[in-house]
Amino acid sequence: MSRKKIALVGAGMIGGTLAHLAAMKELGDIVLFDIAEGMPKGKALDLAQAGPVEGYDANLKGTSDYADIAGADVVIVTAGVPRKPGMSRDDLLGINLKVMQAVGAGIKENAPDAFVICITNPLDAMVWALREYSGLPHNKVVGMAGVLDSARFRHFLAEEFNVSVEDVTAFVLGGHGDTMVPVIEYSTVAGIPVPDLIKMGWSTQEKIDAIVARTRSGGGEIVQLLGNGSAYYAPATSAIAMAESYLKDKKRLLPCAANLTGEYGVDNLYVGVPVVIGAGGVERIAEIALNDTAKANFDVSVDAVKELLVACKGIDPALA
Ligand code: A3D
Repeated sequence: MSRKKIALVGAGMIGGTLAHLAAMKELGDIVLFDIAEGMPKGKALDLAQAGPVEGYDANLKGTSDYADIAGADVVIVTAGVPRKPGMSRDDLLGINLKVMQAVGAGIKENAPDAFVICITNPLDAMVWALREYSGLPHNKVVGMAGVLDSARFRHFLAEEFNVSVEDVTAFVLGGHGDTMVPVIEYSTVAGIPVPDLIKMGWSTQEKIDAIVARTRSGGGEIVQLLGNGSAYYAPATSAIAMAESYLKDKKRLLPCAANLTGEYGVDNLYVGVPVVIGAGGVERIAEIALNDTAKANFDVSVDAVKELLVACKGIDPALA
């Protein structure tokens, strides 16, 4: 059995971390692609030289030639620009849409059978545009945001309840922006829903509300602290969990930006929902019942994504 091939389009902060994680987990051979010359080759060489110490076998190649991603099983896209302090994710739209056009063409020509995970912001619009430009089937193109947003929520909840993060599950649905929807009814500690934990006196509604608000602005908090660029460790880990579920046919149920065709009352739009990822890509979309508040918040979030698509179509009429 030959090794799997993982192509990372964008070899910046997240791309480099993705390569490190993929190598450490021996998910396959790794290609780091970037328009910046030299840098992807330097990162690939550096990571290859960590191999003897860590004991991982993975070929690492840095490149600026799309031909090198040929035959990739998984492509993870981080190409584009990240936020600077004071910027919203939506401010990146104009620049990153053009990047998606180039990346989509590169994937279409060289890796049309790949499972593609988009991370570039504004996520829900960029994954939609990347799907349009690449022409790949909808079930083979997903966006990473929900796993990260849920991980942030889980971290804050674990801190609040003073329990292991391992036992905290949580769902953050909707678009990856300020309107994202952390759903507390489906968030649990070892199966005990958060509302029950509030009744048990483990926390208060006010504290959980504050955690929900902090989760929503979790990315911005890190942008402010870093002063330059945005989060990369947790985003990379989250995308690797999705890639692993595909490569190993694990069929994990993960919140991802997936194309909806009527689910949640939404048609032909990428938005964060729980999906099963296995060898068939997005194999199933879980349509969970939302209470009135969560549904209203979800709808607001969907409207925000729709606005971004209108902006994309305004920039590139070919998308209309
Ligand atoms: P950064 O370290 O700047 O890396 C981006 C890389 O993309 C750079 O090395 C660029 O040279 C490269 N690039 C630019 N244009 C192209 C192109 N046309 N083809 C190939 N490569 C290109 O950024 P980063 O790694 O920190 O972040 C990457 C993206 O992820 C940004 O858009 C962030 O906003 C986004 N991001 C998303 C999340 C989500 O949860 C969705 C979280 C964190 C960051």
